[in-house]
Amino acid sequence: MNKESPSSATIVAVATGPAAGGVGIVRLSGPLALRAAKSVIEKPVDSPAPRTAVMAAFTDANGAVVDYGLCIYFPAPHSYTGEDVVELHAHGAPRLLALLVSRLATVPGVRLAEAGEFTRRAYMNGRIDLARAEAVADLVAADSLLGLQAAAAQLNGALSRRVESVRAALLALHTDLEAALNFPEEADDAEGDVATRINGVLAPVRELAASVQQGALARRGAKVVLFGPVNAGKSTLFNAWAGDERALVDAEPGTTRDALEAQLEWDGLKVTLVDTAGLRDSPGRLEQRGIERTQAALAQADAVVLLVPPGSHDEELARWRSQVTGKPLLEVRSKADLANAPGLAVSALTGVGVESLKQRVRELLTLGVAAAVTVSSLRHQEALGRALTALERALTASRSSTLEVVAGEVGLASAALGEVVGADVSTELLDAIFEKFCIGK
Ligand SMILES: Nc1nc2c(ncn2[C@@H]2O[C@H](COP(=O)(O)OP(=O)(O)OP(=O)(O)O)[C@@H](O)[C@H]2O)c(=O)[nH]1
Ligand SMILES: [Mg+2]
Repeated sequence: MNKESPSSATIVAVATGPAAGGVGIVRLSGPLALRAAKSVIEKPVDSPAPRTAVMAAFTDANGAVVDYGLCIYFPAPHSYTGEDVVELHAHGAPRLLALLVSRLATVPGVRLAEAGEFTRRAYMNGRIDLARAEAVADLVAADSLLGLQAAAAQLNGALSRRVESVRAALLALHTDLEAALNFPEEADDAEGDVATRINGVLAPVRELAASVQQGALARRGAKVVLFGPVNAGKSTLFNAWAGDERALVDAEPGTTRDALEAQLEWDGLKVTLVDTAGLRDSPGRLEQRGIERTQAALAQADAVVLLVPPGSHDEELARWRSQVTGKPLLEVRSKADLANAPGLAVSALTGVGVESLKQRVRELLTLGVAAAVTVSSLRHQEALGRALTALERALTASRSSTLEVVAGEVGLASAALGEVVGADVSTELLDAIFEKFCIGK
């Protein structure tokens, strides 16, 4: 990333996707945006009305018209980036858009935009904060309804508002602590009050940090693993959920060897459903390797469905259960059409219980989610984790240590929260964030 001041160069890129489509948009941002745009338009309007679509005939280097479309001018600061922005709406022909962009990029003072540069400028010019800028990348990449909603909420500023309100409280506390340190004679009873104030911010930071896992789920989807003894009916249930005869089903135990995956969407949540090799006491060599894959799938699971066939003994059940540690687990009696079983039961063959089991798994995955605000990015998780640790240390210090130590920790916590919204971030961090964007965003 170059180090020029934000508005020195005018940038250009295709803003729409790389494939052919009905409409394709070329976007320019910077002081020369309008002048450059005029150079590819036949008889351009001299000063187009702001934010108004104007008909335009786009030309090639010889002045021949190559397409008809629209030109929209967004003068600074009322634009996406906060700079002068021009959008040229042409037909979504990749070759045509490439021609326009390369013509525009040859105008002196105009160059091709780097990945994420439009959004980066929006952030640099104070149009959006960092969490919202990152939400743009998430929104574009979202591949499930829940992922989309999490990104939209973040773009809307839901995360930023919560972080900002906590940060404001922390900054106020930090200021008071510094004042008490500098003017001890004026500080009355600062210590008593401090623990209460730290506790007041700890709760919302804990909540934010707890939504970490849910946010990750919303974004990347959940892995649901079907698990159990051979012949339990795992592959039959897998097929019922996948809506397709994907997995081989057979009365012979040990049918499934390789773990098999299907991509589904349950109630907006992206789900990777995994069918696994069944367990038994003396498996063959190949089957043993399948079972090793089952263990690997379990390790990555967000939820496990243990299918318990009729006639299973308690000690067997205990053994299967013990293989699933630290994962949300649903135990289900399978082949419910054959035997009356206690508790949750399903018959993949007749379809009885298949839908309601899906609902139960779905609930297991979203236990206690505040769906509107989820923390999706690893960067946010890491910063919130640091804020939480610093606050916990501050609380301990408020009881046992000097005010100076407390103030230090509170300062660290508020800096960590500042990183989420981009109040205090390095160029390296910005580079790392915007590199992940595609060109034109
Ligand atoms: N009656 C009845 N039979 C079922 C049901 N589900 C599966 N089966 C039968 O049970 C046998 C085993 O089913 P699979 O789905 O292959 O079982 P699995 O757990 O995948 O078995 P492995 O891959 O060998 O571990 C097949 O003959 C199925 O038709 C059910 O709900 N009711
Ligand atoms: Mg199977």
